[in-house]
Amino acid sequence: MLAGGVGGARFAAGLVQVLPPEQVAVIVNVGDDFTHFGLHISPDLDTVCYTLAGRENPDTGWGRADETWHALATVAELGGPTWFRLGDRDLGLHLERTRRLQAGQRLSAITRAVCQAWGVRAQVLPVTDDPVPTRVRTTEHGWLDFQDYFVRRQCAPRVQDFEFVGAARARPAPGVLEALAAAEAVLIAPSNPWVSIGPMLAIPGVREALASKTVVAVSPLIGGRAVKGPAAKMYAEMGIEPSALAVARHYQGLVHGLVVDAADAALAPRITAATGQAVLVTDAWMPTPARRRALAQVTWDFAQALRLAARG
Ligand code: FO1
Repeated sequence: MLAGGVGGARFAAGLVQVLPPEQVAVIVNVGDDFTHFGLHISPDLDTVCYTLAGRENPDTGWGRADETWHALATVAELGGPTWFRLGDRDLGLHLERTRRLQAGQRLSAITRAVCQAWGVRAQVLPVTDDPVPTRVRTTEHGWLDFQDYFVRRQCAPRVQDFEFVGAARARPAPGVLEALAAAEAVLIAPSNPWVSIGPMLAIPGVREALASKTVVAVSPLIGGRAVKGPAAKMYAEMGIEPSALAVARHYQGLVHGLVVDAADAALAPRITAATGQAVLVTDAWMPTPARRRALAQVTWDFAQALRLAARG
């Protein structure tokens, strides 16, 4: 499956309840990665790892459960930047990852070691080991680094464009193309199509690897609104009415099926007419582990049915 942050992590947590975790590969966006206090932060990767390890903060979706904030309080006392909230437990991962990166290890190898230490049995793969920082062009401030736009400015500026710096020269991380080639089906989590899935598809070889696969996406928009994050606002600012139909058009030519919430059932015929995608209507909101599992189950079954139908 392809995953961004919170939506991707929660869907992955459902999928590992449906399939043997060892048979699940979670390919994760690294366009949100940045350097802060000299430390390498990989928000989406960490959200996926924390969630699969049962260590995530259930309120925010990102960061650690049972977090304390002593280090950040010291930064605040000294007048340093506190707009990006790094908790004490979270900092430990950033310290150790940065140490290993500086010693020459790859992000994918470090992620494997982290998952092994925490008993995560699914394969969690950064889509690339190369830096591919997302930038957002805004009406008010021109080009902004992603976390400056997302966290510091709380997604308030109007977006006009996105750039995935270095993506055209980036190589898929070891294991990514192998996992896609071996996959029975590829599921795209209910993540932001612009800034979570988009950066991954921009890396040469990833989109191509999906071409021969049965691909099913889950719409991150329910009733025209994002469950979390700025996806709906981004569609509107890019001049597109936010809806499950907009998501279907976004993924046209890439996915064979789209899973939408019951709130969007009326859009199903229009989605199929406009894009040729099969549509599955279900309860696509995942507030609890049981609902994550249920969504993953119906999405997987839908992909299997489409795969078997395509084989004839
Ligand atoms: N998101 C916020 O909205 N505010 C924060 O202070 C914040 C801190 C943070 C620390 C570590 C981490 O791994 C993620 C963090 N996030 C925070 C989430 C992060 O910005 C993600 O990039 C977005 O949620 C998009 O996936």
